[in-house]
Amino acid sequence: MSYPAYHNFIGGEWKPAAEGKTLLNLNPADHTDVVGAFPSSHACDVADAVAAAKKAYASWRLVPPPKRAEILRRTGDLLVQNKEKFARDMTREMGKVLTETRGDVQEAIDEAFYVAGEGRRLFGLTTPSELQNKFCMSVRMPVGVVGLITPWNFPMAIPSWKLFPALVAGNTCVIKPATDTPLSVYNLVRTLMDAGLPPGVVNIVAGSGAHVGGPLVEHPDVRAISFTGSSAVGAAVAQRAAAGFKPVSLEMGGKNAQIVMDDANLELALDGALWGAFGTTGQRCTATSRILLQKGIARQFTDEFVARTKKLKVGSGLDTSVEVGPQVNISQIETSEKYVAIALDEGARLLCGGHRLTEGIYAHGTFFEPTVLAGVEPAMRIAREEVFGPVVSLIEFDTFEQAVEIANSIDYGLSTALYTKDVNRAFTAMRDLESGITYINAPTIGAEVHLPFGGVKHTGNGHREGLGALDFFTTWKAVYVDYSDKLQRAQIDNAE
Ligand code: UN1
Repeated sequence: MSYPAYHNFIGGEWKPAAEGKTLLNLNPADHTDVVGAFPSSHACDVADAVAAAKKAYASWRLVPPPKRAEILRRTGDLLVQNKEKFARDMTREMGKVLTETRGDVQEAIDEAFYVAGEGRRLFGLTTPSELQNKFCMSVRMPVGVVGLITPWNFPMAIPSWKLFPALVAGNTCVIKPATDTPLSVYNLVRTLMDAGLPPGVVNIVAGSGAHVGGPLVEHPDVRAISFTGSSAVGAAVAQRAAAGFKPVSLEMGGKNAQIVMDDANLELALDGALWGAFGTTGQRCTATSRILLQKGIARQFTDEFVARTKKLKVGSGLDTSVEVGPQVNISQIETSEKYVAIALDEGARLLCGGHRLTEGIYAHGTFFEPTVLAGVEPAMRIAREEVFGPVVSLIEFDTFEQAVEIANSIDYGLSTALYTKDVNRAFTAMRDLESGITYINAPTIGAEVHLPFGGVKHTGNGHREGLGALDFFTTWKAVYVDYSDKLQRAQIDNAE
């Protein structure tokens, strides 16, 4: 079987990994379909890429931001033109259904146009001085070379959330794509180059977390790291970066709750829960993994939810009648299996699903049945730990206060949703739910690029993508201009 071989992208040139090793990128719906061979790089490739980014930084930082932004605007235009092709490539390497991979490319398009506007803002602040004839301003400066480590579940959207703000601010980048989905990062970076990005401003080094991610985090010329992935890996990234006093933006796990009150529009809550739990095969950090049901509607909701779940069509994301694609790889399937076993052991009841699919059209892929667990108690592991697959837990409660307490009782805090018609409760939830994102009468997934994206507790370390990304990719500089033509000591140095 023949398949294309891809190289690293360093200083505007395609270069194989120094050790010549590769990793195969497989279609999760059919492992006999090899998308391509990608470099399995090491520290020396990272060093090469960082050197190229450092060299390019000398001139990129001086390009006026509105000019940098023009490249992003053209990138958005080119993504629009190539949307279908890039979506198909993405479904082939990642598995999610075509409507969703079109959405993933669309998210990169939205990000391109949103951030392009920043080229003419990048606002700083001016403020009066305590002295006469002195002018004070605060300006945003680029950070330098930044390292970006991106996940497989949004293979183009999440890289765009990091690359575009980093670039408009004048940084140069080394990106390590997820080993399961490098092609979408290649498509994105090629598009940036076609739009006129100078060589060396963005460099790709493909390979594993251990051999590429680690050296990137520790390289002394890398000034900041932006990471999206699991909390376990995020903790290691933060610890390793701390030795070099490097700012790190971490966007990690979730265990997102949808709360359904007795007074909710039940149809709406069912639609939201089904989409939130099984969209992207449950592999979003914003996925609904706990559905909290008030006792008055719990029975009816459960019956209807299970009936709808059983009807979901699982299969290849390239088949347009399919609603739920494969999981990205075998290790994700094993995690889903493991958590179903843990849940049953803890006393939960399996209402549907619970198994990998292996026969017929599923024989060569990594498919898992959409799974609903009931009788789940807030203290169980299945109610607290992230699964990142099509597995959702139903938890019952009596009062609104109890629901908020259960929703908040976990270590994560990314997204929450409340379905109710009671405006007082809606506002109370907006205030009291401990999460970076709260939806009222809408599912836990579906964030828009121009709002802050990120979470509290173990979900993140305080940074935000979308609105807030520029705060991470710039550093404030205070500038004082004295036009008095004499030495003016600051007030503190003139104290009587
Ligand atoms: C993620 O789950 O990793 O909010 C990102 C959403 C998408 C992004 C999800 N816009 O569902």
